[in-house]
Amino acid sequence: MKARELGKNSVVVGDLVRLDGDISGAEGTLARIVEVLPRSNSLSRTVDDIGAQEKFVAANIDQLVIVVAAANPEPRHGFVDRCLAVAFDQGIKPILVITKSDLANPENFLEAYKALEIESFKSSLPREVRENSQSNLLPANLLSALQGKKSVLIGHSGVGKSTLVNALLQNNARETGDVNLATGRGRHTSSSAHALELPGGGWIIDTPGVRSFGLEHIDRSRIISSFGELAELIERCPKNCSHNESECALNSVPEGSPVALRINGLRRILAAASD
Ligand SMILES: Nc1nc2c(ncn2[C@@H]2O[C@H](COP(=O)(O)OP(=O)(O)OP(=O)(O)O)[C@@H](O)[C@H]2O)c(=O)[nH]1
Ligand SMILES: [Mg+2]
Ligand SMILES: [Zn+2]
Repeated sequence: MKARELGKNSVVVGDLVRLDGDISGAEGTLARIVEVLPRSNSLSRTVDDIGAQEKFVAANIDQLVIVVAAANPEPRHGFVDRCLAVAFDQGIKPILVITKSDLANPENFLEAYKALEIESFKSSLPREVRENSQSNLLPANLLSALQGKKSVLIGHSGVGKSTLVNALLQNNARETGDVNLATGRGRHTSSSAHALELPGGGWIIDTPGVRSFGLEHIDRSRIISSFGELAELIERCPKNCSHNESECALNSVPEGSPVALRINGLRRILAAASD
């Protein structure tokens, strides 16, 4: 249990805590969380139904696994870009997983992230195949990209986060729920964040589907400094450049070049961060 002084919502998945009491775990014993150690980073989301309040989802994360479905529900660049803004701001490595690639071809959607060199995976785990197959259906190298790290899955309800967790763990630890056929939306099956240990080590954190992200505390300069190769150019920008104006030094890069494509990506992420 948690010491009362810590207050509500003070401990999230991934927190490192100090315990007091009997930590043997034996039946009938009691240990208390008495302190939450400083976080190296954290993810939060805005809970819109209670007045734009920030709610922490997880802390001390190595990787942010952004999960979008190729279809049902439709993928949205705005969502991925906002997740990337959060990841770059917090210094968390982003990974993109496109689920349901049996329903639509996600190549066009993925094109936007090639220049940003975001590691990405396509997964295809329809129920009929999952139920009738004994073999491992996960995209190659996804498990090894997660092993030894603490990763959080983030995505809208119904994109298949819990399905992915079950495939990674090769069990049915997480409940899954069908997407509503009429609205194309998930049913918010998972209701709280859970960390599960991966085969071979590391942790995967399944989370409830998010509608929106807490972006209030995003620091644009931290996002920009994740694009180290642009630093020299940016020094030539006018003071307080928004990097989206005619005097911006980034405009000097020839259009269509790989660097220009990365600049487009950076501009998209900065725009998403200020939405
Ligand atoms: N066709 C297809 N269906 C999938 C795939 N992955 C998951 N699904 C289905 O999508 C639905 C939603 O899956 P969940 O794993 O519950 O989704 P979730 O992201 O955990 O949803 P919340 O817990 O509500 O946030 C289920 O009916 C799954 O069977 C896939 O690769 N292909
Ligand atoms: Mg779920
Ligand atoms: Zn500029």
